[in-house]
Amino acid sequence: MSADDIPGVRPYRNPAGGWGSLKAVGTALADQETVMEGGRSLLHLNQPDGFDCPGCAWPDPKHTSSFEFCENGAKAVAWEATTKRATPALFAAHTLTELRTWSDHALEDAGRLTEPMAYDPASDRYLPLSWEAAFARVGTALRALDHPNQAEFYASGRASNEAAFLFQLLGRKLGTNNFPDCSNMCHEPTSVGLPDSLGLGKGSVTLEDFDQADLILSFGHNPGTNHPRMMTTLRDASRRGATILVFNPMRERALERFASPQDPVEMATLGSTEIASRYHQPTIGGDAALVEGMMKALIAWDAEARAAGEAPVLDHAFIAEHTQGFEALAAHLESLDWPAIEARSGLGRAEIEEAAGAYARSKATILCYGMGLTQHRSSSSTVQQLANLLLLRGNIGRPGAGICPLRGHSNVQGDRTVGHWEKPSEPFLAALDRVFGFTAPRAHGHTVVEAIAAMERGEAKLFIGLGGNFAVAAPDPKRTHAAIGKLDLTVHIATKLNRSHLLPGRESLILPCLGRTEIDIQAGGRQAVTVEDSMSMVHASRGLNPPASPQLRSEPAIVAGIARAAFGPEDPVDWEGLTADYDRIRDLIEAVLPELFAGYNERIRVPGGFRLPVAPSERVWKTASGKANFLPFLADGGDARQGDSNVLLLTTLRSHDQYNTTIYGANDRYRGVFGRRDVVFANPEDLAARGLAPGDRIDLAAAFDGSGERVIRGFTAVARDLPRGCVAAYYPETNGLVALDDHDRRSGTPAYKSAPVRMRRAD
Ligand SMILES: Nc1nc2c(c(=O)[nH]1)N[C@H]1C(S)=C(S)[C@@H](COP(=O)(O)OP(=O)(O)OC[C@H]3O[C@@H](n4cnc5c(=O)[nH]c(N)nc54)[C@H](O)[C@@H]3O)O[C@H]1N2
Ligand SMILES: Nc1nc2c(c(=O)[nH]1)N[C@H]1C(S)=C(S)[C@@H](COP(=O)(O)OP(=O)(O)OC[C@H]3O[C@@H](n4cnc5c(=O)[nH]c(N)nc54)[C@H](O)[C@@H]3O)O[C@H]1N2
Ligand SMILES: [Mo]
Repeated sequence: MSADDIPGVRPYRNPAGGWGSLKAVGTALADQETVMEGGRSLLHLNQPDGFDCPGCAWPDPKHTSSFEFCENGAKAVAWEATTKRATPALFAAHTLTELRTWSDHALEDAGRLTEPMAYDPASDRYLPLSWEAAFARVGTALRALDHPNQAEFYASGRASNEAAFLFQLLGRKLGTNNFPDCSNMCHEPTSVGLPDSLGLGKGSVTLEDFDQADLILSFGHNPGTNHPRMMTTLRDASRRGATILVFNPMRERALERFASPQDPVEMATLGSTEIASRYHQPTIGGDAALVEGMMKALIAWDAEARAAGEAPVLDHAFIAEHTQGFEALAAHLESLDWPAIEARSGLGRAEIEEAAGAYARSKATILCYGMGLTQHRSSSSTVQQLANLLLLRGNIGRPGAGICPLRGHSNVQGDRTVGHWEKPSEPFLAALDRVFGFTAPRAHGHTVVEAIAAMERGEAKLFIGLGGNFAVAAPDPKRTHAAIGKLDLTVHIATKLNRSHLLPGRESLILPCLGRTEIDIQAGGRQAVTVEDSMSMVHASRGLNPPASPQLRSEPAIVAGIARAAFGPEDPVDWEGLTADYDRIRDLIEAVLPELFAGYNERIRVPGGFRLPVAPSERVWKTASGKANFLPFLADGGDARQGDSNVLLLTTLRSHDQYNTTIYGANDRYRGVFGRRDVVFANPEDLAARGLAPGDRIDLAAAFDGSGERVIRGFTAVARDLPRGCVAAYYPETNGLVALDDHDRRSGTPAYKSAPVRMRRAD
């Protein structure tokens, strides 16, 4: 069967972007019935007087440019600015048992939540209650805990700095560091790996650096879908003649060819710009080996060049002055043989040397990476290999060079900066103690995976989610959902209904909040919040739409309301005053983190905001050694296939019409899938080897699952140009194939991108 014969699957032959993008925006606005307001909202996206795009964390050119077109940013805004409403009438009409049969799309498509709701087990329904009653119930439950570590304070990265700061203050005043965060499922290997390498777990580049790079290395990210505004940057770089090397097992159209909806000539002529100069397709999880191969080649060439009296390949002055551990890395690479590197990476030596050659010729290299690198068993160490590669040629801390992790949620980085972190630093805690006059807990708290394990053991009793869809984003729904069911109380601060809300503990509350697009008026007047983008730029965000319901409260107001109820009227923190005027929250953030936020309130009043200090970009290394560290690869997670060559590795991806667990629609235009998501992309030879053909109905089973229950049934096989042994399918439908204990050992990030599976005809 050819691709043309599989229902909903047809080849997409156009570049990414172009007219298809414009059309998709119109459809998204119409579907959400937002045509007027959503359209107006779009004009204020990322503008100095407007709101930060709730889509991705890619920065904007100084936040002063004219509107930059982004199809998926528009979808994110339309989804929030919808006129649909999930009112108490919806909950009166449906029990939770019924609602659980709805799709993830249908649940959120019910519209914006409008009133606080409490679960009534007798009728199996959510019933409305007042804010005061809701706060009182949470406050009572927090006070009733035997130990503060029985509470889990989850946050998803859309929360503002102000909301996240109050949330961590609430948890730490209670006495716990249990702050599981979406980051634990996302860029945690960056937060854990890079500090040991470079002294900071963030990117080192600015947007301006992209204008000066002559080589961009792109590892494991899909910007046409997930960071669409980055396409302008990549397109400009390509047009300037910069080389772009892509490393991705899957051929992503936007990384091949892109047509800018902002370029009248490209639009009129149906032209496009080539993005990748060369597209390398390593095997899933093969990146560390591939980078090791590149480094091995560079070091060998350097020795040859020096012996021949030619210019060296490595930046020896930089290595001597700024780094430590080069000899150990070189010795480790020396010990690796090429056949092993080829087997692990899935690329031949000649191809790896070709990439290394391009890097050796480059004067300024930027290395970008996303979830394709961070969601494997040894990802923290893999991220460190990326840093090693850059350090070898002094590509950190000078113009046009550096490391660029593509962050996930629009403020996931900021939430961490202001303290929503289960492993806070001692200086941060000491500053909290000093500013607030209490003793913050020192013992580290739970990551997402650890929180689920604590629920499973019955040790966690109470969960508060500041946004997100914890139950669906996490691995292994069977175990995770059962674990959540053991809780005494689940509290969800949310804009839209999702499956996590339908998995209550003994009690459950939904607290509806304002979204970023909405006007936030408090006792002190109209408020702005602040967010930090992928490049450490902090700026203000001010909503423009009227709130979806008069009952909505802001995230800071809700957190403050819970805190007052939990700590009582005597509590010295002025929770009401902080809610009245967010400048006061920012003053406290500045007091706790003066080296980062000095002059916070003045500096966010400047369009574009300000950049937090990024020490590696100044060649200052805040590591224990005071130098940047070369760190050899450590396969601490072991081999995902356990040596069984029949086992396939499954990578779980986002479609073009989704935002994490939010499913806008069932199309994945650039991958040629329409109206469905139940497909598995596979190499045709892997299909044939199992007696299968494209279009066949198949099951995927978790490979090393003793229970034999972790199976995804009745998906359709679609042939794709993927390396042998690799399959790909959509998240979150396939999360059941990811084991809870299959994660990066150091960061706890689930191995969502290399789940060992077996593929067979559907039974
Ligand atoms: N529209 C939209 N925007 C988003 C999101 C969204 O869902 N929708 N999510 C936001 C969030 S939270 C995040 S974290 C980011 C995610 O942004 P990305 O990191 O782009 O996310 P993924 O779709 O998970 O895809 C990662 C890419 O990695 C590739 N890949 C898979 N396995 C491997 C591997 O082993 N090696 C290599 N080299 N590549 C591999 C896949 O083929 C895919 O192209 O986007 C953010 N922005
Ligand atoms: N298999 C697999 N699993 C994955 C991944 C993967 O690649 N593969 N990726 C992982 C990654 S990178 C991430 S970041 C996580 C995402 O995990 P989460 O961040 O927990 O999930 P989201 O889907 O982004 O959350 C969506 C919900 O957030 C709420 N929401 C939206 N906007 C707001 C707001 O402004 N305020 C509040 N309070 N709530 C709001 C809405 O109720 C919506 O239903 O998933 C992870 N899970
Ligand atoms: Mo993410």
